[in-house]
Amino acid sequence: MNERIKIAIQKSGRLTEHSITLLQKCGLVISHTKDQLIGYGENMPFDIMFVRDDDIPGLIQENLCEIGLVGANVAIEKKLSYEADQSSCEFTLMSPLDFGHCKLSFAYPDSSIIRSIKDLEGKTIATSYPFTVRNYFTENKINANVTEFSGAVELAPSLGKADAICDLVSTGNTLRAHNLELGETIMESVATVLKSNAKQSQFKNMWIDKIIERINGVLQVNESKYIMMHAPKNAINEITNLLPGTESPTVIPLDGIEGTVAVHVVCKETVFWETLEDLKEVGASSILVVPVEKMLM
Ligand code: PRT
Ligand code: ZN
Repeated sequence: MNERIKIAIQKSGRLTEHSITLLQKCGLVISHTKDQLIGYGENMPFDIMFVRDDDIPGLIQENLCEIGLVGANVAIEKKLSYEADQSSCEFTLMSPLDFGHCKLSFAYPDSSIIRSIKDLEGKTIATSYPFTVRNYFTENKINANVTEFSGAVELAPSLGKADAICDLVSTGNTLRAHNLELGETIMESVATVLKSNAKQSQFKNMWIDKIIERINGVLQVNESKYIMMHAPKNAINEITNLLPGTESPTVIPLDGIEGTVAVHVVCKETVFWETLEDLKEVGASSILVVPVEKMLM
């Protein structure tokens, strides 16, 4: 009866606020003060573990936490490290989330002759993602040395420790500030839900499925809009074709207006001004676009 599910999230960093907001949007009320490493789910059987992002896959691997929110870059690096160790990976990457976007890319010193991965043969590359980078070199048949740097990777070339680097990039400002030129991208990354593969009790499974379903619902709602309009009855097909991600529209007759109907539809993708103008072109009028608060499919 007292079983609780542990969700690991980043304690302090780029993913923290987004992760807390996401769980709150799933209806979880978290009681937590800034210094506490554990938050208590007041209305659902979840405890939130606030940890370093690098520790999240390991906590799930050991089945100390059942769910984690972490960058796919970190999850894949750990997965490859377990595989290199011949141990099986005990978690699955589930829903990609809508925050933590970045890419893992090579970068070459402006002063160097290296301009692409073809020039990396026999060279030394500094990175915090050695397994991912080695894996990439193996797949692309490039013979290069990979040296692990746990932080400030962009300093490695100027310190004489590496010929090039492979690091996370979002705006590219850090690379430019260190006279590095952006090269090829190995991986596009985004924060992701990790789920333990370990066998859980029926009670835990029920709540794990529920929170993942709610997370997916929140992600859909972020983009979704409810659209209402008046339209000629014979334009319904054209209207649904203009609105991507819509299912069967609700069509309501209008009192006293022959041939014109009210159309209500949920659109699961961003609705641009251009789309509304196109709807007008096919005869729609009085078009209203309103945000969707919650959705359960
Ligand atoms: O203490 P802890 O270990 O938990 O935190 P951390 O310092 O390891 O992580 P944090 O908060 O920096 O990043 C957490 C996650 O955010 C990463 O694992 C990525 O999934 C994601 N993310 C998104 C990023 C970036 N964008 C990002 N730009 N992580 C790091 N960076 C760094 C990058 O390493 C480089 O130093 O930002 C710098 C480059 O940024 P730009 O904008 O100058 O290109
Ligand atoms: Zn980290």
